[in-house]
Order: sequence, then structure tokens, then C-alpha cells
Amino acid sequence: MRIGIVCYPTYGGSGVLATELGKALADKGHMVHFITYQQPVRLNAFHANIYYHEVQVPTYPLFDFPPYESALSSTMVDVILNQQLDLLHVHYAIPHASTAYLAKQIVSKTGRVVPFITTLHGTDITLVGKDKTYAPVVTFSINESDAITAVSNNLREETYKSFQIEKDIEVIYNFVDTERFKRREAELKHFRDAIAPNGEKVLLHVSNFRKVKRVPDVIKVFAQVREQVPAKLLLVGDGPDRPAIECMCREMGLCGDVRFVGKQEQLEDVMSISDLFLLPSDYESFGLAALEAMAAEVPVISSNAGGLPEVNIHGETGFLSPVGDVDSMAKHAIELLKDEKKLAKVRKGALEQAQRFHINNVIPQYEALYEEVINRT
Ligand code: GMT
Repeated sequence: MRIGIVCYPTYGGSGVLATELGKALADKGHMVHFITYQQPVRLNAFHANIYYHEVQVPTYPLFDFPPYESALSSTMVDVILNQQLDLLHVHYAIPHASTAYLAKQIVSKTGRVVPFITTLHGTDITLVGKDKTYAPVVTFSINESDAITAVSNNLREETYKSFQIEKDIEVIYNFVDTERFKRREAELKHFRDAIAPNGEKVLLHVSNFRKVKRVPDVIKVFAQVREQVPAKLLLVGDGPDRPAIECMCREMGLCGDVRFVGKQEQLEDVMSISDLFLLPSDYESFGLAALEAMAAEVPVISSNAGGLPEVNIHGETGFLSPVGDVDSMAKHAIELLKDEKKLAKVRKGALEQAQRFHINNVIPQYEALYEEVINRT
């Protein structure tokens, strides 16, 4: 198949998932065309079956807001027609579903019908999409999609609750390449020794430091853990809350034990040297970073928000606590870190769970959907 993939190319779960999906489809012989405004973060190597089309957004003094959607739709039309695409797969409803709808209409004038599939990822539904400034367009373009997928049952239900959706939403879970995230503790011992020179436990948080991630809770949990277990905290990623978090660490006297390592592409290395992953979010449709941690045998201490209970199984792969219940999260973390036998059991459970979301189980679900949609339209 010739597939166009549209996503946010930034350091976020939806872009990561879309890029990994495109790479896996290319490995299986499909021609994959990424259409984005910059090279996606994980699209970092040459592949004979992968093409990248940058969306150029010309500026003009009249525009206070450069019309990105128009540029994106026009690029979609160009790629569909010149590369003979069979379908478009857009990730994150806003504005990708409505731009795909427009591109489809324009292309139909040439006599071709090119369907588009919309994958919902989370905040496009639960936060931004609900805003009344966007809601009519989001509802319309989801309903006009030739197929809709959501990355968890929770997100599917949230979408039905928040919008008047007349079509079926298929759940296709996020996936992980367990080979890539396979724990390589011995190989990376030098890295671990640099971070935790005295054998401290390593706690990890990865996010874009937005409010929804509740990074202050990560710091509060770590502070409690550190009182009972020698530990270090690695913070991966960057975003609006980072300056406040740095300040909080200084005020709490934690600076010596907290390391901000910024945006990291080699997440598998960081996960390989970690003992616990913390994800106390207000909401997660899925929690892809938690799944990647599990693939590296890192148990997850998370909130029970959104789709997290579908990924992190309480007592088996980690522990769930109510949003904001820092004491409960710290208690679970301390119990686990103090009990090597229990830690080993939960690590094993985490890996087993990650294998259920193996990339090889999920890619065929997308391929089947593509074929069904192409044959139907
Ligand atoms: O979590 C973020 O802030 C990034 C966001 C995105 O849209 O890139 O991630 C969402 O999509 C991921 C991939 O499907 C999910 O694993 C995340 O849980 C989801 N984030 C939220 O729902 C907050």
C-alpha cells in the first residue's frame, strides 16, 4: 500500500507512535509518506520505503496567524496525487482530521477517492478538542473520517461522551518494540554508575512537562522515597513546567539527587538503567512511555487516570493510585524498592505485559483496517 502519515513531529506520544508505525509498515514493504512541518523526532535513519514531505507555511505581512491548515491540506493533495497514495492516516484529530477531509474533497474533483483514517490520541479529545472553539470542527471531521481508531477503551468512551460521534471507533492499542527496549543493564553499567555511583535506586519520569503530567507529584513522591531508600531521580523531556520544577527541587533541597537530562532520543538506554517509572498524570489516554518502560522491565507507579489501568495492572506490572495521592504512590514505590523479591516479580510482570502490546501484534491490525477501508471506498 501507499500510505500517507500525518502527525505532530514533536517529542510527544502521538508523533512517536505514528513514526514507529510508519517505520514498521515500511519494513513490511509498504510505501510510507510522512507529511509534517518538520522531520519527526524518531524518523532518524534512511529507509528505502520512507518518504518525507515537509509542509511549508509561507508567511505574508497580512497574516497574524500563518494558515498552516491550508498549507497542510495543499501538501496532502500534492502528495496524494503525485505519489498515488491509497490512503491517509492522520494522528491527533486537531487539525489533521479536518485538513484530511478538505484534501479528500479536493482530490475527489479529479475523480479519485482517497480515504482517511483518524487515530485519536488523547488531549485532542479530552482537553483541546472539547473547547467550544474547536468542538464543531472536531466532531464533523471525526464523523467524516473513513475509519476512526482510539488508543484505548477509555479514550473511545471519552470520545463518545464528549462528542456526537455517529460511527464506530475501533480500539487499536499503542505498541512497543520489545527488542529495542530489552533491558541491557550490564552493557550500560557505566551509565548507571555515573547516575547512581553508590548503588542508589534510579527513579525515572519522561514527559513534556505539561500541567496534565503533574510533574510536581513526581518530585513529592521522590522526596518521600529518598527519605527511606537511597535514590536518584532522572527527569527526561522538557516543557512549560520545567522551570517551576527546578525551583521546587532547589527549595526542597533535592538538587543533588535529581538530574534533568532534557529530551533524549535513546530512551531505551535511560530505561535500561532505571528501577521505577513514575507517571502521576491527571489524564493519559494510554501512557506510551510507561509501556516502553515496562518493556525494559521497569515497574510503573502511576495514577489510575484514563487508560492507564488498561496498561499498568495494579500489583502485577506496577501500582495504581488515585490522581494526586502522592502518599499512596510513595508507599507503593518504597515497598517495591525495599523488597527485592517483590521487585523482581513485578519487573517480570511488566515485561510480560509489554509483550502483549508487541509491535508485531498491533501492526497487522492497522494493515487489516487499511485494506478494509480501501476496499470499501
Ligand atoms: O502525553 C502527551 O502530552 C503527548 C500526547 C500526544 O498527543 O502526543 O500523548 C497522547 O498520546 C500518546 C500516544 O497515543 C498516549 O500514550 C498518551 O497517553 C497521550 N497523552 C494524554 O492523553 C495526555
